[in-house]
Amino acid sequence: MCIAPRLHLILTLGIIACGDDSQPRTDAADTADTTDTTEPDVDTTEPDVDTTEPDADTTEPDADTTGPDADTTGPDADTTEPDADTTEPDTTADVEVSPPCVPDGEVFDDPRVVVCGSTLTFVFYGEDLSPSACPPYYRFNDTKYPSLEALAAAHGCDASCEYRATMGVDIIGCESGFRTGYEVYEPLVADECLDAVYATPIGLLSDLCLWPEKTCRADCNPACAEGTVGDLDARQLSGAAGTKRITSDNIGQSFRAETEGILTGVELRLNRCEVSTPASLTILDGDGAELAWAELAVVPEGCESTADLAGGAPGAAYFALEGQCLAVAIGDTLRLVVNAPFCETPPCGEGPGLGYATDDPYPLGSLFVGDTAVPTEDLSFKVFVE
Ligand SMILES: [Ca+2]
Repeated sequence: MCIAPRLHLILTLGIIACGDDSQPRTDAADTADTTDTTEPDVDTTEPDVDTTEPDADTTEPDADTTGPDADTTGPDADTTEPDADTTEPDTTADVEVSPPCVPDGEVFDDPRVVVCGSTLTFVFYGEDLSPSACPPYYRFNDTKYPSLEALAAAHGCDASCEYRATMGVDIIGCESGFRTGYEVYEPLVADECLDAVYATPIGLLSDLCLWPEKTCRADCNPACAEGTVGDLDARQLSGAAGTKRITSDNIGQSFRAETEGILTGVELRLNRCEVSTPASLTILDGDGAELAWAELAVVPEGCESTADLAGGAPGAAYFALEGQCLAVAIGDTLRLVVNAPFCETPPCGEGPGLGYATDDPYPLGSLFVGDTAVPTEDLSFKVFVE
């Protein structure tokens, strides 16, 4: 995938404040009181003894009416509870579920995906980054568990396949024509798991082709198959002005798509000097975001030329983009940018060159030097769309 991976935040990846975290933690402890069995009861009643003793007092009058024995056993219970306290740190499950360890700083709350029932579901893995170094937990909504297995048991999930975000991908939506994106979640342990699941604006998907914004792309669309060359679309064939050198600034050209489909490639009149290293071409959207990228391993020999591009099928300096599966619509304004290593030795002067023309032969776009448009000039170029 040559689209630049950018981990953009569909979800709230990351840091939540300590104070925010401690509140759900006590909530979780409360629920643990009612749902968990013996161990959580021991854990959570002890903090409750401190804070909820007034409650115990209000019920105790009933115990008092039944007999002072209940009162005498009360202190006994109190004395036994500290014993339970001393044993708790030894019981890892107790330590992790119960609230005694309150982070004194930031907690990393990392989204993970598991299958619960038959549904891809977000859970969160929490890690205490502060000096308190509380044990990690897994969170389902506001309820925390000491392990993914414990969470899975409570919610009918499959703990054997846990997916975490590995990269974000920006695309131009097939349906909307606007920039959108998704996140790739890959299994921590690949055995018996899906290769990846995807967090999209319409939810978690195991197959990206189910997302309408993606159906025109990649493995969802035969037009994106390797070797597909579309029809000639936007172009400016004249190279009458000679050679525009690529030096410290990249050279580019904006253009407007004339048909709807997949942008399968771009041809330029590109010549190298003595440097035989590959040249690259990037397609940017109107905001300068990178949409597609291709490399040309063998740049045609030559130094200077005033030849025009031929009007038909792609010639020598053709950058194949079909595998990028970049969907374009009529009127989309894009910019191609060429990057090629430059040199300062003869016979070709200071760098590889691109054929161009003056007097604005292509009114729908402009040559660019770096990010600066040169309105009176246009590269020689041919865009192909399938
Ligand atoms: Ca122009």
